[in-house]
Amino acid sequence: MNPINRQVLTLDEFTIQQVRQIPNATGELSTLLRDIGLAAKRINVEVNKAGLVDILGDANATNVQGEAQKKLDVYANTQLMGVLRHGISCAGIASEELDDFVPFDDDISRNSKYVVLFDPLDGSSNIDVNISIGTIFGVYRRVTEQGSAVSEADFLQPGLRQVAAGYVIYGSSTMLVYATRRGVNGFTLDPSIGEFCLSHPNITCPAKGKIYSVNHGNFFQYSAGVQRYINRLQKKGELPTQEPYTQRYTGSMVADLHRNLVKGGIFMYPATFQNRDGKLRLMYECNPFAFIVEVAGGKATDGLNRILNIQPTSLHQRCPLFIGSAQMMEELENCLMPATTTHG
Ligand code: AHM
Ligand code: MG
Repeated sequence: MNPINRQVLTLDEFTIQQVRQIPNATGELSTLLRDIGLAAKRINVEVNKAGLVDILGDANATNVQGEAQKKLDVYANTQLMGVLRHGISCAGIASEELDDFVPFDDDISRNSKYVVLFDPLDGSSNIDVNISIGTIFGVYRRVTEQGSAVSEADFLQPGLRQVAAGYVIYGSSTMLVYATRRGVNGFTLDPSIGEFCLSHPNITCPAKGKIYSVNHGNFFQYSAGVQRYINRLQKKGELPTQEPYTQRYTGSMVADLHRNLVKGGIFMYPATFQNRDGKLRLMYECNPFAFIVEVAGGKATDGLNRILNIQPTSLHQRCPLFIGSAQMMEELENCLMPATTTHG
């Protein structure tokens, strides 16, 4: 019998090693990532109990998007806010579940250099049917001076300015994946020691994949270019890769994107005739994943523009999203170009 490998690095050990490798690093980002790891462990405990305890159901509240919140959304939001507020690296947060950003107004927080934007529990409508859900976050260096309270300008920065982004997937195992410009690394929660352990070092997104993820129910609401691309994916041999494609869509973005990141593939949430900006939130969903996937070698656009270049105008704005393996994204871009209509 193979002995259990206890030599793997925990998230804490890994982030501390990163600090040691960067001259003049203060360790603030590492502390912040470890704080998020702690909140993730607490959220994980409750997500795993979801079928057992009476925590399911609406919290009698709707968020700023007018969507019903599940109780676990509220719990996850509180945990993340709590660790960041009481940590030493975060000056304020914005959350998909809160109407406005929250400045942390104590001496240490006012002097901290980062702000964090997060979706505390994405895909939460899947909780009661036992499908993987996740937490998504993006970290920015504030633009206002340290020592003052943060303002909206600290949050409304293009995704390119993220210094780190990540997600936690509460699935068949619980994983925390985060990216800095140095790379993307994945950590699996070892329940026996209660630690995230480095299991997926240096994740890269394969240049081509076989999976596409999209809500087919909306097909006739998509633009002609998007419909053309989906049709081509379904016809073996129409695209240069000559690969048969497979469609996978759980309705839980973290699960769909985690799979496509590891295996290669494309995820799309296009604009529809009803929702011209799609459904997903630029600041809490699109930007963090665009950062992670780009660091891993993939691409992310809104169909026209690179997601990370978009200058946000409001905290809760929505944005169409096309994201994944570089080669599949290039094929998509060709289909979206008006010049290709003759081949459609
Ligand atoms: P949420 O933030 O309210 O949970 O919604 C986001 C989720 C994504 O995880 C998922 O990709 C998408 O909504 C699915 O939407 P649809 O059911 O319209 O395909
Ligand atoms: Mg969400």
